[in-house]
Amino acid sequence: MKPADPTKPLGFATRAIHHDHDPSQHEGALVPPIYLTSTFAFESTEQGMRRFAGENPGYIYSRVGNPTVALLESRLAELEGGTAALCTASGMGAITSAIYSLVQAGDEIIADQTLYGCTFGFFHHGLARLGVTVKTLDMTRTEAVATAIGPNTRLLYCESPANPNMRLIDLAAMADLGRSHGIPLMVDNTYCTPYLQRPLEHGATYVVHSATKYLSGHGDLLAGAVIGPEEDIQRMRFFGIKEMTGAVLSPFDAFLVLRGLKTLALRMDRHCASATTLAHYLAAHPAVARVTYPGLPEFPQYDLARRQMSQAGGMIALELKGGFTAGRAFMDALRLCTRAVSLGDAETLVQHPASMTHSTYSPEEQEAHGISPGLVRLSVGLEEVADLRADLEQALAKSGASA
Ligand code: 4LM
Repeated sequence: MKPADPTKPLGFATRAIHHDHDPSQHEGALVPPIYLTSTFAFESTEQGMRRFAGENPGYIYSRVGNPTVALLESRLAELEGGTAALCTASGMGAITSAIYSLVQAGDEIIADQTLYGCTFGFFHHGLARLGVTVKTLDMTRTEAVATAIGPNTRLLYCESPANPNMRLIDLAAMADLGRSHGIPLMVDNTYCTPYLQRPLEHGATYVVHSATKYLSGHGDLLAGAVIGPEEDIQRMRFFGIKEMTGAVLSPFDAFLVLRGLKTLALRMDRHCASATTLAHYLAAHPAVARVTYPGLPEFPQYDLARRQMSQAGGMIALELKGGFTAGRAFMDALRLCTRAVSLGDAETLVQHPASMTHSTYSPEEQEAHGISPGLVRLSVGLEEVADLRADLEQALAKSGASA
């Protein structure tokens, strides 16, 4: 991949399609080949020994490295603006492999109060059993985080926008605070992808992803990634994944994510445009009590959204007048939008976080962590927006929530 003008960096979509693949190195294959192999032959015992010792750069075994997975890692690091990446079998594989490599018993993590349910479960039910304390607090309050930082704090962790309620965290403020105490910030960038937001540019040290979502984009696999400094990624690879989780991404799934990345920019533009149209429509509907979408001027952190994200994304949180009962009737009445968890697919997905993705939180925890019982989450897909709007309209009419 050679830029026409070597002084001008190539654009996002160009790098998402071409970065680090040279067909001439692969028999001219335009599409990167899939190396479906668990192990790699050594030319000699000496070579194998040197590979294990880290003195020879070749491949050993696909749990620690595979050429198809390596291309995806290189591409994701490039798109996030990082130096290195590790791909994993799922988003939870990325979060667990990364964090096991960074903390040990006695350490503490400070995390935002609203997180994807299984991340919350890992922090509070998993890490807590291993002697790692996770303090959750409202990271929109920078002073509260500053006060909470103690001698054992090893990591700051957040999502922005947070799943499911769309609260944003000021990433630059959080990264600055962490840096002043020598503590890295890890950001889950699943909702945005690097096309909309690049946390490393705001000072974060690590980015994690569920590549199951927008990055792959077609709902046909699970995958994850962590992007960060080379040395830390090496530790996550040779300790976190190799010895702790074994959450290895299959080369075939890496190929599918690489294929998805080629249309990431196109897809995100469409997700964002349709979500903006639907958010405006919903906000003006008499049956709707609240729409939380970073692209609406009434979004409480609208200025931060404009500073930190290039577009507002494809996720909408909404509550109907009539709360959970109306929300359930609305969900059941939908015909085109699919009742399913996950997000970032071509299909529009709708789910109820309190009883589904965030049921790892107790009702009391949900209340304390800003997950309202009436919240309905919409992942706006790639269908014709007029069809989606018509589906929402007929379902709202049946929700019993009209004012
Ligand atoms: C969901 N989410 O919300 P894997 N980080 C974020 C996520 O939303 C998720 C993961 C990590 C949903 C799954 C059912 C912000 C997942 C975990 O599912 O392990 O690839 O990602 O609907």
